[in-house]
Amino acid sequence: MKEKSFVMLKPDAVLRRLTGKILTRFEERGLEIVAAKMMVIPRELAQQHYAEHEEKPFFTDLVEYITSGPVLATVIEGEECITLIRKMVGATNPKEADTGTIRGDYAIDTGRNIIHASDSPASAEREIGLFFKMDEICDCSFPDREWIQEEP
Ligand code: D4T
Repeated sequence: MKEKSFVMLKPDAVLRRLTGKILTRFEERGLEIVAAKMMVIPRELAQQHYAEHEEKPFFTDLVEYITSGPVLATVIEGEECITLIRKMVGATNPKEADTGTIRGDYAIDTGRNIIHASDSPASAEREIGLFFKMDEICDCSFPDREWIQEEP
């Protein structure tokens, strides 16, 4: 089933100039970038995005980090892409992330783990709604689809 995931390249990815390399991985896999926005996240939005971690000891540092510079917020579409993208991203703690995953190749510290990706369809819907208006998401037709998906 076709899904949309909310994928955010965090300030360290942007400021380390890794956005092109990371987005290329998704494109080369056959996924479709259907929305993208460079922004510095307002504190309130960061708190909403990470609301499930409000009581955790790392919450303040997490909000500080995610609001400390520009992020590239995106919506990526593809067949069962939520799980696929989480696999490509790797474990939350980059030290435990497999080599070949994005965190496993570009990050070391949990507090600087360069990328966020939705972990379920419900999270994806919530997160996309927090960051994008409906008319900011393209309903595009990618002409190579038939070479990536048997039944596009
Ligand atoms: P995000 O949400 O950023 O994609 O990360 P994950 O989905 O992989 O992991 P998460 O929700 O458990 O954690 C959110 C965010 O908090 C940071 N964090 C997490 C941290 O700084 N210290 C910690 O101990 C944990 C568990 C990293 C990601």
